[in-house]
Amino acid sequence: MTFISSILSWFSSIFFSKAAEISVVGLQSSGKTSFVNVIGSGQWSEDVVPTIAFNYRKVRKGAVTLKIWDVAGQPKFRSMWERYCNGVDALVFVVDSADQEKFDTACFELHQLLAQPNLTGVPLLVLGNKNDIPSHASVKDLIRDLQLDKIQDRPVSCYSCSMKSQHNLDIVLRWLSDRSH
Ligand SMILES: Nc1nc2c(ncn2[C@@H]2O[C@H](COP(=O)(O)OP(=O)(O)OP(=O)(O)O)[C@@H](O)[C@H]2O)c(=O)[nH]1
Ligand SMILES: [Mg+2]
Repeated sequence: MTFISSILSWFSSIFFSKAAEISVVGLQSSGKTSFVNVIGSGQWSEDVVPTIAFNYRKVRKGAVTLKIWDVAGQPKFRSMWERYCNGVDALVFVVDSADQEKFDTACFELHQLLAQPNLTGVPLLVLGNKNDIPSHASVKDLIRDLQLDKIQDRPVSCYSCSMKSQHNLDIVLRWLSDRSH
């Protein structure tokens, strides 16, 4: 039975495969590369280095292939975000939800990006990462502090999650898979 179902899922992955291209942006050290590593390999590792410019990675999840642009978050790289967001199926904005001092900057950078005319309508997923740290902000706080309720030109979702404990990754993956076509 397991054999038959694995053959069936192999066939369906070939004949019904879908893809979504996504860009992952956000301030430095928010956990973008950790996110891509965790969904790519299923494993958490502390061993990450700050991204220089960007990484591109393809991740296969069942019948869905995610093509992911993991863009660097240090100030000197932020002007590149728009270029790597152009034409994607979804934007993922990662926030370190335990670093509330950076929320103003995150809010500014997010809204500056969303104001780019060629990104109008692209669905946005905001991830409040690092919720394993006790002082993290809730989804409600993130909606207020990042002014997510002011965004009216696209679908917006916001989840609290942790790459370290892999909390809520299942809903995040479902959201991303739903953007595939
Ligand atoms: N506690 C905790 N730490 C995390 C989590 N996710 C990432 N980190 C840590 O946060 C730091 C930065 O993670 P990165 O994934 O490199 O962050 P980034 O957003 O890719 O940073 P840049 O590439 O510089 O833009 C690393 O020390 C990670 O181990 C998490 O869920 N919980
Ligand atoms: Mg990175």
